[in-house]
Amino acid sequence: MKNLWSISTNEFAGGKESLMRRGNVYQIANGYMGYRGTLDEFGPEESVGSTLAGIFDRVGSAWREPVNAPNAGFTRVSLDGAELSALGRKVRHHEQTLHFANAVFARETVFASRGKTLTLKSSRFLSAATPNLGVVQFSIRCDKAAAVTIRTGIDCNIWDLNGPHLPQLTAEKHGSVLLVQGVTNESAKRVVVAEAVGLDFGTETHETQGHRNLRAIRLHAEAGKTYTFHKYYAVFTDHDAVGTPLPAAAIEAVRQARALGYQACLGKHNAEWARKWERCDVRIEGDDEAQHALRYSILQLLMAAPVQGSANSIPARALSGQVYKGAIFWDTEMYMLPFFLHTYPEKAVELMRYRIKTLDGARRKAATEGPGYRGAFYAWESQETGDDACTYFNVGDPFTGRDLRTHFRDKQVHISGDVAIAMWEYFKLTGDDSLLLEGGAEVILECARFYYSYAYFKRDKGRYEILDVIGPDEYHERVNNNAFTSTVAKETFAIANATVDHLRKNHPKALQALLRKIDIQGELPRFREAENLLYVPAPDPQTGVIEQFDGYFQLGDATVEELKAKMVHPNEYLGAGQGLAVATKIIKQADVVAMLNLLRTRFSTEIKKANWEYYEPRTEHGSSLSASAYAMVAIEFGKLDFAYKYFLKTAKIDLEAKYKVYVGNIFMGGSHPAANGGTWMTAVLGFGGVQADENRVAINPRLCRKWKSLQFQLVYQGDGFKIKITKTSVTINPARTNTRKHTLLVAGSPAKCSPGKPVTVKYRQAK
Ligand code: IFM
Repeated sequence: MKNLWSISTNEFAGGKESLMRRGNVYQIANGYMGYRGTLDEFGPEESVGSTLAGIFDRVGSAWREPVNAPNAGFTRVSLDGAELSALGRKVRHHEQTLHFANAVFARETVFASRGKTLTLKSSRFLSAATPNLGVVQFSIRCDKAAAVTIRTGIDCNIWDLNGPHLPQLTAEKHGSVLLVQGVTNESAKRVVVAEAVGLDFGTETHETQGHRNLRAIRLHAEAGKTYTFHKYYAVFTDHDAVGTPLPAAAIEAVRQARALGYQACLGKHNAEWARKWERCDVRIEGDDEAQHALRYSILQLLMAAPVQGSANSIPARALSGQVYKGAIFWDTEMYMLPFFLHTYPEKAVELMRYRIKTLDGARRKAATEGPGYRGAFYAWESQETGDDACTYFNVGDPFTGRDLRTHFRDKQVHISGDVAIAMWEYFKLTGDDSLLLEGGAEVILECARFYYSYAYFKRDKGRYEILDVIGPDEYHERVNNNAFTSTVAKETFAIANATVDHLRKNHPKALQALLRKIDIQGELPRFREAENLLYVPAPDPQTGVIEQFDGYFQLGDATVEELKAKMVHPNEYLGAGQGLAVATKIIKQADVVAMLNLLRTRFSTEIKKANWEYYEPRTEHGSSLSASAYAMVAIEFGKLDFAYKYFLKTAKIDLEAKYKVYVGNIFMGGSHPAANGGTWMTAVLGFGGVQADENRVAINPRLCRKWKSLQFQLVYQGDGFKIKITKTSVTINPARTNTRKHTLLVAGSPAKCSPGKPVTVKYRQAK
């Protein structure tokens, strides 16, 4: 049986594609930084990346991207003078494993050279207890006596897509600690890396050649004896609020870790991970394949989740490198947030605080992006300030090498509504309004203000319309009355009004202060009017299908296969003005269906079915976000086998590496946290049928055929529940520490749940 708590491979082949894929799949991260799944001896050619969360830089006119730190995970071994690498010809055996339980990456490689073998083992983790800290255990064993040199330390040869971001690194040694310091190119942010080892063999010399700050440890290895040492490294940047100078903080951190020792550091790390899994694991009985892929997805979300208090968010490629500019998209609010909201609200807070932190950037974008826009127009590709990293020519044309004009930045206005909806969801599901008071209400009102400035009032129709936009289907640009966009705009007005009502009732002084601060009192009646009068395309009375945007039904008919058959270049982009999809009904990803999933309770099953059946054959699923939205809606009308197929497709996207690596000629390979979020969403909210709002949690299970049971945890309004769903019953185990009784609705029947008292409800699964 498959090990359901790890992934392993014996593959050690080089080649850009394999290295890139393994680097993504086997990455580790702790919210503060990531470390790609590369090997100790690798360098920039093998895409080693120690990507830092929330710190960005720009070189010249190239794309701004996150900064990769100097590589303190570096260790290279030579046996009788011959350097060893898993990519070299001396490899006899190699195995690498990512352990899900504690996000530890381990490898074992056996090398043979001139009649001797050397077994190298290492394991690394980025501490979940001390975010600045990375720890490596490294050992070698030779079958015959041999001269071994281990070079370990900090490699200043950094892999960058658009660097160098730390152009002048300085390398020093402070006592036994190696130190590398640099300053980013654009805004002179300091990045400091310190490294120390715990080692009791060999003789050590300091080496700085090859742009590396290393110690060379020379030893005469005895036959059969294992030599083990530990590496502790710390990364600090100007974003760390430490009272001491950064070098001192970094040196102190590694000294402390070394004094604590490897086992103790690992113990603290493991304890944190045990706590994470205790609340976030989902168990599927009867389907190991789904269990494994789902757990891998949850691991990815937990590793990428921002550090407490950082007000960082999760980029569309997590911390797997600099791809996609390390930018935060709507992916986070719409696809990842549900997992955190339902299981780990402390992390959801950070994701939302990030949007509060970047509100000024959104205001700047509104003020500069279009005629008379006001309020908050969030960045399509957001970095640390909230200014938009998305360019006007964001896709490269593989035919001409020129950049194509895309309107993602200036017309994909649904982003502001996605943020406002997420902010309100946080309030509804946690019952905690402190985030609203901390700036969340301001975000919501500024988003409503933006939509009011964007909307047109059509006098002859007596309604507002949202015109000239791009919906989630990015192949059709500058369209009018896009169902998804208009819906989120209308929701934003409703949420703004509800926010004002809530604050008026519960925090009247805070409301007055906010209204004064952003001078918005006079605009509030407009939001009420817009909530009522904003036009949103409705289902066709005959077919039930909602037109994606004005004129969509008039576009040409084609199948995805026909379109693909016409492609002249494998990476050609199907949208942007002249792309093959533009004149057709082929869409990139779920758009109307994404809207039906977002507002799950607003539409009947018949409408969902009609739209799903209409749009699915017309969807390319060219984005990793698409399949889970279709799976979610398919579950609602009982198309469970199909939903399962799309669930697995989403869950295994990184494991199987079945995704597009280029948009036009722009490389965008990396991991897919939105798909990881979509996987959890489909398992728990979809097959598990969980639907929570401000009033209650409802559970309408629709387990797929293979699943005998599904078990997961929920946090709702501060209280916890363990849920077990079988084909015939739902057992709810409310935590003993719950503060009150809750009534959950199981397949329509009320289940009264007192703290610590399990309740089982029998049900019949809906057809
Ligand atoms: O946000 C998505 C977008 O919807 C489609 N292209 C990729 C982006 C990042 O995942």
